[in-house]
Amino acid sequence: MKFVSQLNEDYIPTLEIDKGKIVKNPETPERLKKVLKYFETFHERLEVKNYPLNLLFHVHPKWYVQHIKELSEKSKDNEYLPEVFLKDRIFDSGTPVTFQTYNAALSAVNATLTGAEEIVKTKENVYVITRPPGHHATTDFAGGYCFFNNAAIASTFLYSQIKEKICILDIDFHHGNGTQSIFYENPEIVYISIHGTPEHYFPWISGYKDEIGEGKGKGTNFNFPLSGKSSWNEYSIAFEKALDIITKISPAILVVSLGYDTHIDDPIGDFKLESRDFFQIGYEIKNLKIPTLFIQEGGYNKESNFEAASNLFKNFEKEV
Ligand code: OKS
Ligand code: ZN
Repeated sequence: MKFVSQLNEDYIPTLEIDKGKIVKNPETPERLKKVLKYFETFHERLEVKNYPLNLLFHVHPKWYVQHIKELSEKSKDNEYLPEVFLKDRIFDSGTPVTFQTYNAALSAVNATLTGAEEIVKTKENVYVITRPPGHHATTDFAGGYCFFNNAAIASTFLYSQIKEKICILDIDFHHGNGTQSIFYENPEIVYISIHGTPEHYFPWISGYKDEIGEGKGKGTNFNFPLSGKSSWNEYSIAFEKALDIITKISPAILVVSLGYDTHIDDPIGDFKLESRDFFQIGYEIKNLKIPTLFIQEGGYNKESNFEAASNLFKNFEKEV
């Protein structure tokens, strides 16, 4: 399979408020360097192309995109952590803005669209190794280190090209509230997520089982909230159910919102998945036999990210 990378090394947020305290922001380029190095050794790289902003506007309104640009420009001398959430359209205190935020978020979108265009053309699997992540960004709110929703923009583009069902499987530790909300009334782009229960984990406000979609999209949104500390025993049950849903829907393309923060050694996520469990994840996604676009979301321990990625893709790519 091929990969695209855009780590935006000049975009380094430092601030975050967690439980009332200023802590170090973990969403840095460092976290993905070893994963990228591994991919560079064995895989063909696609050069990132630039796409018209129009593709972004299909998900985020123009004023919101402009607003993120202006917040970035305002942060030239000082990293900015908003206090008044409604005014600044950032819904949590873990998401500061730096002078590089807008360019980085836009570059991540371009990297993701590069992967999406490739999969439309070749039906071959692609992994987009990029940051900032996207799955918490709604049409007009940033949060959870996310500004533009890479997976949603890619899925919207994919649907516009092939006009067949798309499934998004979100296996980051956190619920992708942004992606869910963007497609909540859309039956063509189905969202399925396995995550730490919002009773105890970010993003707190969504990710419950009874959120099943609305209007025409009713019955096309699937949440599997799990208790923290879940290990493969509990996780695999939800994972099988998610795969069954995908098999039934039989989408033309599968988009995986891929977070490694489900690994036991991740400092933020609370699940107890071991490195070896990612072999199983790779094997089972491969067995769906659906062209798959993997898009990077969370994962904050450089070493466990590498182990999770290398194991997952080793089995995903294994010849049968
Ligand atoms: C606020 C907590 C922010 C946690 C953000 C989680 C980001 C993530 N202090 N999403 O998938 O990994
Ligand atoms: Zn996460």
